[in-house]
Amino acid sequence: MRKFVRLTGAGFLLACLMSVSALAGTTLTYANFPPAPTFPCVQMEQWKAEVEKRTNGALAIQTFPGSTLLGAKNMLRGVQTGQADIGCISTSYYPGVFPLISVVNLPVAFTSTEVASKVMWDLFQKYQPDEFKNVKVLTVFTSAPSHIMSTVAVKQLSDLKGLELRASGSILKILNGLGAQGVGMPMSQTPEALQKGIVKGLVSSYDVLKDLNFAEQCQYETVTNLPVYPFVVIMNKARWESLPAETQKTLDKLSREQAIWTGQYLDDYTTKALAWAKGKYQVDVFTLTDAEYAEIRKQGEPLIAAWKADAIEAGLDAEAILAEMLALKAKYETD
Ligand code: DTR
Repeated sequence: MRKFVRLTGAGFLLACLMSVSALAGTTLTYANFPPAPTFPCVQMEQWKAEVEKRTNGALAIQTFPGSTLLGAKNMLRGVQTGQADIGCISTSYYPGVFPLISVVNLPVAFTSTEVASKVMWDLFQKYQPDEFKNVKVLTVFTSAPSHIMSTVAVKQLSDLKGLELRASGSILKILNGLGAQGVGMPMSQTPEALQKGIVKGLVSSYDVLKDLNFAEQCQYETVTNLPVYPFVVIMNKARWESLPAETQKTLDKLSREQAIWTGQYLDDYTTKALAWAKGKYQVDVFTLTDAEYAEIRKQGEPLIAAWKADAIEAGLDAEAILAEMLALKAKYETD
């Protein structure tokens, strides 16, 4: 009898240990390149909290903002090789690598991040781009429309002559067409470049006025309504396949919700960040004339033709993809 009790006791202990280890679950690492206060990292923390809640803690996410695990340019490779399980990439930092999804970075006058992010998500579902075949895409979103933030006043387009401005993707070409000197670099290198005077400003969305305190140095903001930048959150494929089907379902369900959450967050936040910059640093905000906005649009036109040529070269139906994007944009703008 004693022996039986001892044996059942041991069995009970084993059962307890087994169920604890099942509950203890999995931890996934998530790398991001810009500093923690910026919106790609804010959405990362939001996603982490949501995932941990929806899986009752069975799946834990360990986040690494500020390039502490992977930087802007080695993010794609780092996730593919498993240095991080998950990573956030800005596709504009990889010229030529994402021929389909770079359509979202074209100058087609997105005015809302929520709309741009929904459009991007739908394009993803429809085309399942080949360029992401080696990773699992967890969610997608865009930055807000881009504007000039500079240390010298850009009151009119002629003030751009020779001005070194940091940007990336399609905006670099538009800037050069307008007479400025576009300098390509990831956001994570921009604070130092500004500090050292390598650039006299940047072109991006207004969130960074506050999050990276650019308003302190960039006293002048010129509303230019330049393109949004696409972001994709990717996961190592083998790691994804190792997750239980239930967990995969939970993450897939969160995908579109996350895109919308981020879009809404950023639309609201860019307005607040600009108001904050006005209040704290009394920044000046300039708008341009209609003729100047028309000139910006004109500079953008060749980019659409160039994107089409690249997309066709990559074997894509460029006309259909562009038409689909514009139709989705129109649909969500009137929703
Ligand atoms: N405009 C893109 C994207 C962007 C906008 N805000 C942030 C903050 C942190 C990283 C990237 C971005 C860019 O300038 O890279």
